[in-house]
Amino acid sequence: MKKLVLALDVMDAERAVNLAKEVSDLIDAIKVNYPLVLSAGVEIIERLAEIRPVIADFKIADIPYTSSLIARIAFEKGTSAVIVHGFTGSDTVRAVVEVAEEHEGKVYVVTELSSPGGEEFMSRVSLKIVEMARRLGCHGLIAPSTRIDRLAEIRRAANNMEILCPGIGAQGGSVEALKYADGIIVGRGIYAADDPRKEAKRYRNMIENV
Ligand code: NUP
Repeated sequence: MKKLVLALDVMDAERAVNLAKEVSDLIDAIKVNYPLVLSAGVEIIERLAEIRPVIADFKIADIPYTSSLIARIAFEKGTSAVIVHGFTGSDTVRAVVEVAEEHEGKVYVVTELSSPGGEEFMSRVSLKIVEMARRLGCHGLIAPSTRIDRLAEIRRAANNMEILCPGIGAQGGSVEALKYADGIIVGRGIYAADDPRKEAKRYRNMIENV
């Protein structure tokens, strides 16, 4: 079954928790990012993890030691997975994988950003990033729904690693990405809608009919 991940980039803890509860039966995971954690505090991970599994999208991109500290905080608060930037190189990604293993957690590696800037530098190395992520035993990849041709290439290089795709809706990507991906990440398309539950249902139906 393909996954629907809610990107909860709101800046208020109560709103975040209420939104997560409102759509909890329709989503597979909740992705938290800096806007929410920097406004609501890292404890928000604990609250959301009681509702659905949390993916901490801290796009970790530091030296191995600092990166492992960041990953450790996220796992200790109850996240199920963290997202690390692949361009940092194998030492940083390995350090994050080691922390994840201690917590039986997952690591997703960003290949190339879904925004247009992702083509400026990252797309030139993203297939190498995929290869590294596979070699280091990472669970999955984050790849763009906004560039289906790139996504297809990433899928070929990724073998059976899980691929989650952001960029659906607000950034112009579509559920067509599910031809190559295992799940989609939707933020504004759900939380900024007048009726978030209705939109989450619509995405869930689209996923089931792909
Ligand atoms: O390449 C990426 N693109 C992207 O949009 C990698 C990401 N992690 N994201 C995140 O997905 C982004 O930071 C945001 O949290 C979410 C997409 O949100 P939206 O465009 O659906 O509102």
